[in-house]
Amino acid sequence: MASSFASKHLELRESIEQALDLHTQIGDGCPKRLREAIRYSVLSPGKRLRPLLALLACKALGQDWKKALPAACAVEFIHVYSLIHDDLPAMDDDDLRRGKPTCHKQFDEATAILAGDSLQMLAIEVLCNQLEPETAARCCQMLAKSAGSRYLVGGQADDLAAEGRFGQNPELGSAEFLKNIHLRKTGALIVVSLQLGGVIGGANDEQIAVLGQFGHCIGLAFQIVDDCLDVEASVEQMGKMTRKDDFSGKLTYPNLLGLTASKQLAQDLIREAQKAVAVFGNEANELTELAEFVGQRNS
Ligand code: GRG
Repeated sequence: MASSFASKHLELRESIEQALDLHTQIGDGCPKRLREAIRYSVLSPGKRLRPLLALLACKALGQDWKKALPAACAVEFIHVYSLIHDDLPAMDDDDLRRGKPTCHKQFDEATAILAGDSLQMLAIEVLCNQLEPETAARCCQMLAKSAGSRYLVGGQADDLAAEGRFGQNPELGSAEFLKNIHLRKTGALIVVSLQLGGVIGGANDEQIAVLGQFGHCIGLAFQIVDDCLDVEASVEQMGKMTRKDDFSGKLTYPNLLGLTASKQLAQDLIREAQKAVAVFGNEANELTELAEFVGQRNS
């Protein structure tokens, strides 16, 4: 993201890093190498977009953002698991993540798979341990749905299945298909990050829907920008391999619409997102600002 973004929300960021560190100091019974792999991946320098969204959504409801820290950790754990598994040879087969060797390169494939598995359960454990039972149950249900076979995992499965085939099958090459994949693979976790923050902040159904609309728009914009950065950004800037989409035969926004139209679409979505949260008034200023950074990010 634009470098000024990393210097924003310092107090929130500090609390997120501390909570991630604390919850990954898994004690008795966890094999040392597994714990090291979990901590290696979680504590590597990510943008922490999803945790920030959870905290800022809670704050937009006028509540103390600290209450949403368990949700912030849970969504980052699911995100990191998905990155570890996505990097495996059976999936995207990447050697570099967050500027460091991927988990399976640093450790080994079995350890990387198990680290990802552990992180899914850790997300649930943290929610259950840190929240009131009713809130925990609701958050677990929402997170499980978003990370499951209809959304995150299902989107990934459809994305992998379509690889290299979009030229042969018009349905796989359509804007509708691409949007559907992105909303499930990337958007669903962004949406639920905001909505968990909302639930913890006491949001009503209408407010949950507004957070969902905001997340839907910035989630899609985030992925469109990601597709554009894959074409334009350097490996050093991104901390991961770029120009991979071309080689892997993936349908992307730039190859569907071109770079200029893709960037315009991302900007339009950011404006739509900002309009949606205007109902929260000044309390949503930080969400509005964060949306701006999603549109402008350069890493
Ligand atoms: C393995 C079930 C499963 C799903 C994988 C996350 C994912 C789905 C694939 C990763 C590949 C990719 C390019 C996804 C879309 C955009 C995305 C999620 C980028 C990474 O997120 P950032 O930029 O990463 O927020 P950091 O490292 O900053 O946290």
